[in-house]
Amino acid sequence: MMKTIDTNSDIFIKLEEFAGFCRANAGEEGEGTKELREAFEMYDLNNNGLISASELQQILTRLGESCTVEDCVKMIKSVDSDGDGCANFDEFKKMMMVGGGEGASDGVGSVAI
Ligand SMILES: [Ca+2]
Ligand SMILES: [Ca+2]
Repeated sequence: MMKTIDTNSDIFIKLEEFAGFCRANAGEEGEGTKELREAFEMYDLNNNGLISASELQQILTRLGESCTVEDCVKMIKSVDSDGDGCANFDEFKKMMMVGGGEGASDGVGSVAI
């Protein structure tokens, strides 16, 4: 009996630690998500909740990147999990994460060549 109770309390503590860990992570993610949301709204010129290739191209041009609409179509396609040709917030998040890595720059580079 005692052993069972001990085991349970161990598990309970672990779960509580785990929950705390999750909460801490969620908090950090919340901060990042807020910034991403602001960036998303900046990219979403007509505020329809989706970033189209031409919106992406206009913003990148404004940021001094010389991208063609075709480049942007490809960038969106690489994260477009629902296949509607536009990036929703989840897909945009993915694009931003990939954008920081080597994969996206490689992709854009090979497009430019
Ligand atoms: Ca839009
Ligand atoms: Ca999509």
